[in-house]
Amino acid sequence: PVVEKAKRLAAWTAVDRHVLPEHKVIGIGSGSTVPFVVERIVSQGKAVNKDRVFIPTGFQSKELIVNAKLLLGDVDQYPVIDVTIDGADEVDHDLNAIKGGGACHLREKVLAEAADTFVIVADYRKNSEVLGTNWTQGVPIEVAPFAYAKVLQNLHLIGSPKATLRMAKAKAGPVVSDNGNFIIDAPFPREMMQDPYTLLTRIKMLTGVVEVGLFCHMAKAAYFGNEDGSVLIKW
Ligand code: DER
Repeated sequence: PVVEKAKRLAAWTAVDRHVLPEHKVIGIGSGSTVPFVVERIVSQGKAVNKDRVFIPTGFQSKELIVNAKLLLGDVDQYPVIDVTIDGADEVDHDLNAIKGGGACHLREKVLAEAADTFVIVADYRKNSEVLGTNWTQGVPIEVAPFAYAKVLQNLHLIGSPKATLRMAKAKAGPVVSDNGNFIIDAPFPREMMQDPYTLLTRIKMLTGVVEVGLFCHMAKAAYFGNEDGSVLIKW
């Protein structure tokens, strides 16, 4: 399908550009686009990959690395990462991103921050001018289970009356992250999404919030695969 080809295109282009032989510590993101990132890295060959270590951003990411027979590392062993490549739910004109659709944004943000170069790969559906245009389910927020009701109440007060706890589909009860926390999805009005950094700081200050799925001024570039087989690069 067209979207899958677009994901692959974005992933391969980004890997070819940013994962070079001198890059030895690589952060691998989460979601449905990063498998194409791993696929392209594997295609670079055993000789270059035997000297590399790959840091996961969660269980799915770890399984991708292990199944590809790449060397697995941990961010506490490798606090400085050469390049992290990850997906996103939406990216605005300033390279700010909504992440957390896959409930992995805490570890994703740690590895994005730890990387010299953080690059986003996505299909054309994620490319917007303003966050919240296409991704309408809200800003993903990882919260301590103990505090989720209080965080919900405070989100309602600061501008997201429709904020909700993310419920699981294949399990009774809420989604639980790889860190044992809950996720709240908080939609905000367009004018608040036009200043994602201010919004990020306001949400982050709410007691009980562990991490916010707004990645502001972090990505060096974003690669979007288009329906027509072209790639758009924002940087
Ligand atoms: O949760 C995330 O931020 C993931 O990176 C994910 O949302 C990326 O989306 P994808 O499955 O379309 O790559």
